[in-house]
Amino acid sequence: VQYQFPDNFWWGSATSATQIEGAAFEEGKGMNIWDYWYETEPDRFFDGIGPETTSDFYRQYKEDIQRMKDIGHNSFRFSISWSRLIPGGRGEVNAQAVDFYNRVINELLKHDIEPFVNLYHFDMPKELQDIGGFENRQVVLWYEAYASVCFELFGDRVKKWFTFNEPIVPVEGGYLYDFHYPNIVDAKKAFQVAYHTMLASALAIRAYRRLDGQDGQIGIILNLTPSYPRSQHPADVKAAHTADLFFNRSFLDPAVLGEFPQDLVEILREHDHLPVVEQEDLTVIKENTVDLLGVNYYQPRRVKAKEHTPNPDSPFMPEWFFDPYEMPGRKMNPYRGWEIYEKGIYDIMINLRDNYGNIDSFISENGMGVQDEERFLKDGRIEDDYRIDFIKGHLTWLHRAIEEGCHAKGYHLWTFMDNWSWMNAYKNRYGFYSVNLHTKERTPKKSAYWMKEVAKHNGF
Ligand code: BGP
Repeated sequence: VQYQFPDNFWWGSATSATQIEGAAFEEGKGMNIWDYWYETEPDRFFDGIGPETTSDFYRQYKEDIQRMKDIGHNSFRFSISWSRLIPGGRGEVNAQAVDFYNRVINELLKHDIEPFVNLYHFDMPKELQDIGGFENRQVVLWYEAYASVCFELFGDRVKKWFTFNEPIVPVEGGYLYDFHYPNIVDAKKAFQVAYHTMLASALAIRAYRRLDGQDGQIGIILNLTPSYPRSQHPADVKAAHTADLFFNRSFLDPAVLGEFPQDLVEILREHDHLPVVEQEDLTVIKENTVDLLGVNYYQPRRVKAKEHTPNPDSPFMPEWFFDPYEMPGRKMNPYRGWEIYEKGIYDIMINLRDNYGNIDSFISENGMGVQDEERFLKDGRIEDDYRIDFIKGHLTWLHRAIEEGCHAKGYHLWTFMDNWSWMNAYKNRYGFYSVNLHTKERTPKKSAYWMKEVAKHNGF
């Protein structure tokens, strides 16, 4: 073994409710924004495939958990579907959902797989979106109530909680760039939603800590995209700094340090885009920072100074401050079109070590999406050597960060089995297991066998 990881390192994978459960309109589940959007605009989804059946985890969870065990997982992240547990988003709890999540948690524990439970993965209950979603302060309080229900129901066995996965994505998708419902393009609303999401996270953390007998860790999962300037020219460096403020530090700073970055506040103030803030909320955010940070890392962000000054009459956008930079010679994932830059994972960890109190963290998502992956099928198995190389490359840099003192505790691949993704449906495959869309049958890919060895030797 060349790269040995610390004892008790978390090896596993990550998923989310909407993307794997299926049974979207069954067993008492309420409607969320994905169910609704698909019903109204199916053409916006790749191949017209919606979230109603996805990967059938709702029915096959037992066998799937056995499959996790087969490949050496000691931890697994899934999310609770808010609209399954509390169909209207507030009020009555659905007993069938309680039963389902209890069975999943117990089955994991039976196999010594630690459940990592995320409370929100882009899936706002439709009724709450109808009254503004996180734009509406009342919805923040209903989220807090929902989180408390989860802690009370499952907290005796679940010791790793996450308030949100990639909270910036619904802001970008739903309020800035039109790739999630409710398809609003309005920066002022976007900042309000972002701020309220952060507040909701802090309120849930406070609720958790106030409950008797809750002795686990609670955190948040952020997609961090290290922001690299084209050159060391001050204008490029400034552009990268501003992109970092908008896309990383907007959530990272309040989540870990309890405060929004002052430079970002100044930019928003100057452009009259500050959200409505209640003073006491800032104290809640200050006092309820996370114990544990999940880092989702796929690709870096490369930027350069703006070439043309933006028209001051155009709607305010983060893109007023930088242009994207396509670095010549950068390595691309030829099957998904995202840059691959393994060292980014190390840069993130060093930044957490040096500027964020070396908080306990782990890689909560990293992975390689591949279109038309069946082309790599050989004798009934997908030979995904490219994925093994991808994981190795990232683990090598993660290992180095750990050697240099970073508190990285684990690595979860996105994802356990091929799953349904937001608007892309089953276009990009990421799993250790492939899923046949017609029969829902699962087959381990070569990377699954490889991962089993990594977990067994706690390294590679
Ligand atoms: C992350 C999300 C996941 C997943 C992944 C892959 O941002 O947390 O839910 O979808 O990205 O993205 P995609 O399926 O679009 O390739």
